Amino acid sequence: MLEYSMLYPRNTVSRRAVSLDGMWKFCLDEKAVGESENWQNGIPGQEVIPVPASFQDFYTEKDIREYAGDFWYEKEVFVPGEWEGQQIQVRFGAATHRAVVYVNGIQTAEHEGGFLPFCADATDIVRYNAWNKVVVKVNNELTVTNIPCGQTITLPNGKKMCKPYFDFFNYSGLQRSVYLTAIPKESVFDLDLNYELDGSNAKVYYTVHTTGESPVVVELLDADGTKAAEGNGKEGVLEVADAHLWKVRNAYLYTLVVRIVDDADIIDEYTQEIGIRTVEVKDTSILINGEPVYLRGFGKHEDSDILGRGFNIGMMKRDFELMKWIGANSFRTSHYPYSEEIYQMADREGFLIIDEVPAVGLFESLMNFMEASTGKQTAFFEKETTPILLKAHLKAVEEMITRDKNHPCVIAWSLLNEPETTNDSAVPYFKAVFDRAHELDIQKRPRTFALVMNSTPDKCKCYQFSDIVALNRYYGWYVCGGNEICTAEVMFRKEMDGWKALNLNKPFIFTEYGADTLASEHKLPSVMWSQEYQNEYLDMTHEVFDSYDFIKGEQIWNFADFQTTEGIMRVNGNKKGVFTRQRQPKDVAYKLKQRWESLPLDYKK
Ligand code: BDP
Repeated sequence: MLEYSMLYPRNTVSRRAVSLDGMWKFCLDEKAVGESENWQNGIPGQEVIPVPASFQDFYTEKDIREYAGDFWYEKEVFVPGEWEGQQIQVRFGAATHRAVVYVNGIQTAEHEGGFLPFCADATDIVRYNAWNKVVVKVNNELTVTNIPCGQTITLPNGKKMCKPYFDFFNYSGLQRSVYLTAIPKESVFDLDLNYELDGSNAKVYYTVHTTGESPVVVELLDADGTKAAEGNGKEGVLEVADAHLWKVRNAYLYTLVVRIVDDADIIDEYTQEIGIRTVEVKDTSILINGEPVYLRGFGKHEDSDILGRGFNIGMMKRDFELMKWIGANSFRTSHYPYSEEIYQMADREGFLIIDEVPAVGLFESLMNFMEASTGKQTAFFEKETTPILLKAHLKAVEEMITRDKNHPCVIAWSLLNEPETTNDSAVPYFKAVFDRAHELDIQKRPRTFALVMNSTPDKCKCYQFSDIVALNRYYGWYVCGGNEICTAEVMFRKEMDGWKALNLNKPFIFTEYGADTLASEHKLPSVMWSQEYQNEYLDMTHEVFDSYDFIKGEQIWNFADFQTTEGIMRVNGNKKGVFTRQRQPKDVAYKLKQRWESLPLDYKK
């Protein structure tokens, strides 16, 4: 059980959630002197910066963009007098990668892991009907004992620098919304939901976890606000007659109202939008409400100009509109759990999400995308520090599943991206992570991880843990690109024949395939990096997908161009986007639209 509730902050009859988004004071702490100089009581200077946002892309100095180390935020927060007697918390949607929170100079929370929420309890510290000072020390250094993995080096000029083992820019800061919340001391802490369909009716199994012993009542309201079912007690079953199911790209949301009561008085009330649907893997099929589904969509990033990885509500809206336009039905939250608002939107729009924990870079490499395909072995899971990494990984799995389990859009858990799997020492590590996910999710959603190029049927020691086998493959890009694409196809089919021969009786999906393409480049006949080549690459790859019945989904890499570390492999970022970073289509978008709009939802059923 986590120390704090992961429920999304909401206003209800008993709860208050006040947004602290806006300008915060900000400063870097290059010499790491913050604590010794008492910055917890107030940070130096007058610099201000927006929250939520990554700090990196606002400034014109390269030293700031590339900064690695501690940096501090500060905000004055008014706590209303009428909140006295309640539990007062500051809730961070994310602080990348680790944070220490001080309220009025007193340390109230410490959190490691940059893509999941945490709460700083300030109940015994705040002054009521008065201004209070919230100070946060954030650190963005990369290590091999926390996810995502990487190194932090010191340059000859004395400055620190992050060297990610992964292919996205190490954006950091308070990248998601911050809330000040007041909730009753006796309150709803967590909810577990599960569904069973029975003809046109449905059963909603619920468990409410509270912090006290008072009785619980629940109500299920349909989309018009009419009561569809009710229940009594912390655990029960709601019988829903003629249930409206949550379907792929045709969502229906009910609202679950949970109340802790004392006779006629409401002690606490929490509301949650839910969708009635089941998820199951049967033989080689992925079933939603018992019906086979073929996934078409993307691996994405939270990434945009200026805000970096900061939650960008306008970009979110545009991305969903583009995904609808192109005929997608799903995406993977590569390579970290996204902002909660994105799942709320997917719930509403009926998109399927493969929810990924930030376990990326679990392979010692400074050019992950290249070295991983060379067959290099790094014995990543044999380090002395592996137990520390595993602990952080398991905690992130717990936080992610606790946060996201009640979203109907979440249909699978991705527990690692491109880890080293060719070594026996990976096996116990994988077992611990996969077992924990199974234990935490009462819906027992399928678990998966994305297999890197060298995790082939003959070499991978870990694919057996996956309920859905997910491949990241770049035949025709990193392997035999350009005029050698016919060789790439032969190699690709050979690998797929190898998987077929194993007869795993599981669904396979592609969680990555793609080719870097500059929106400025056209060339007839094609060359690599031109828009023409991206089209040819897709034609070949899709033909291979269409030849194997057990392939049940395709999520192209990437939805949009995104920022990475600079280097000879990247032209101001990764350009495998179907859309540019500004969310305009490359030529290939029209090809995908044509294909995805013509594929039936139950393709290869
Ligand atoms: C894979 C990674 C992804 C990279 C991609 C690429 O999972 O993060 O961005 O390939 O090389 O290695 O484009």
